[in-house]
Amino acid sequence: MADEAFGQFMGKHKEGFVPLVFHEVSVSDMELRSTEFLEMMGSRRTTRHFSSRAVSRSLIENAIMTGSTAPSGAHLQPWTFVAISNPGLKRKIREAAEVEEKRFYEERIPDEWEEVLAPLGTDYVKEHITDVPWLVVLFRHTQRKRKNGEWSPTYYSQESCGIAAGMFISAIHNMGLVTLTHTPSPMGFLGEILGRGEHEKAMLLMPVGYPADGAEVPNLQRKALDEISDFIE
Ligand code: IYR
Repeated sequence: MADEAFGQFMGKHKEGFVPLVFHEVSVSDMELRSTEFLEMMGSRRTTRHFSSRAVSRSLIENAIMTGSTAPSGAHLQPWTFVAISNPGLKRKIREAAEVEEKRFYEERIPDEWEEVLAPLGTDYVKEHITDVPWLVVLFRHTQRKRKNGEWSPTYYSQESCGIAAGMFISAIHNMGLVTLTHTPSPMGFLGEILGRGEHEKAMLLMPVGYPADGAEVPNLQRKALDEISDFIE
């Protein structure tokens, strides 16, 4: 037996590696679990109407840790989730967001964008920022500091942070709360207000909480499988 194969047989692994923890699921359980998960995720909706009811910090911590299980380029985990419950800071963020959004809706929005946004009923007033118990801002790291102190690039940070955001959103839905992926544009004010470094770019502003009594959502349909996939067998 070759040394390497013998090492693995004896439970040793290549330096820096450990065995994959994998619990096989029966095919029938896979069917059931996949269907249940699809149903659970299918009931997720983005709402803009939030209650001010308190949410414990531990729930937000769990959602952030779930987001941070996302795969990332070179495992750099190029993200910071800034969670804000401070009312003064939320007010400041809302004021700054509304300045940008007012300009967007009144001056900058192109016709073709307005056409697809209209059914969502959005406008520049962003009550959710001050209504919610928690505002979570996802910052994407464009650079990282090497051990020698030099700044160097991160890799696939857009993809990595997009996946982390998706997992965060799934965690929030799974725990029974709601969120919204708000993208005030441009978002530079978030880095300034929150004192983030030059290497961090605000990517998403996610209010998290309970829905308000009587919260509404647009009557949207999701695309069918044949509209979003192509199987080649
Ligand atoms: N940033 C604005 C506009 C907006 C843009 C898209 I694309 C949306 O899906 C929703 C809104 C806002 O947050 O209102």
